[in-house]
Amino acid sequence: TKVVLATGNQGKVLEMQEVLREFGFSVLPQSEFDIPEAVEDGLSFIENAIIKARHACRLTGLPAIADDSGLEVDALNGAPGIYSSRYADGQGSDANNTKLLHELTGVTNRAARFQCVIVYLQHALDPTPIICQGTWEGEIANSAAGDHGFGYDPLFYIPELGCHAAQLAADQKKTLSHRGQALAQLKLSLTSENSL
Ligand code: ITT
Repeated sequence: TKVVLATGNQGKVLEMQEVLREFGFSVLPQSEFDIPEAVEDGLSFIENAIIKARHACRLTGLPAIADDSGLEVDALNGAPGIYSSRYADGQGSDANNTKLLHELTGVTNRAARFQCVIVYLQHALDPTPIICQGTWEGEIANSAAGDHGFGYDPLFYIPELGCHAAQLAADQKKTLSHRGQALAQLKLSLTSENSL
């Protein structure tokens, strides 16, 4: 089955492409099409993932997979949440991380988690989207470490491993992460639906 991977985030592409190929998909990155960005005006990860997948289906006529994800910080009442990619007003990952550290200056409760929702739509009007979720618990460190991964990975500390997400090899991150869990669920759903 041909499927469009509906994301403009290269970090996500790297973490999803191989796994989706293992499911038997022929994965077409969104960059191969001339797709304007979807208007992500949903108020939840699920809504935004559906919006992005539907947008890609509409514009390509193909099935699509989208990921909407983000970081929830307890001391910030769940922020940046669905606004994680634009936390520092679209100035990019480094600015997002700087802002997060600044907001948490002097804060002792560092608990946080990554959330990921992956949606699979067979076509734009698919009435039964497959919706998969994953969560990854951790803490926001006091300074950045590591150069793997993307986004908030340098600040995301995993107590059980004693390291930051950006210090994990790609394969290790896949087995633990919010995205890895959502992908594992997707595999189960697709197998049980026998839709491939
Ligand atoms: P698309 O909408 O095109 O997929 P995006 O980056 O804008 O790309 P989101 O709106 O879902 O996607 O924002 C997700 C943000 O959450 C992402 O930009 C990172 O800042 C953060 N994030 C999600 N998963 C992450 C991960 O595994 N490691 C680090 N940061 C992550």
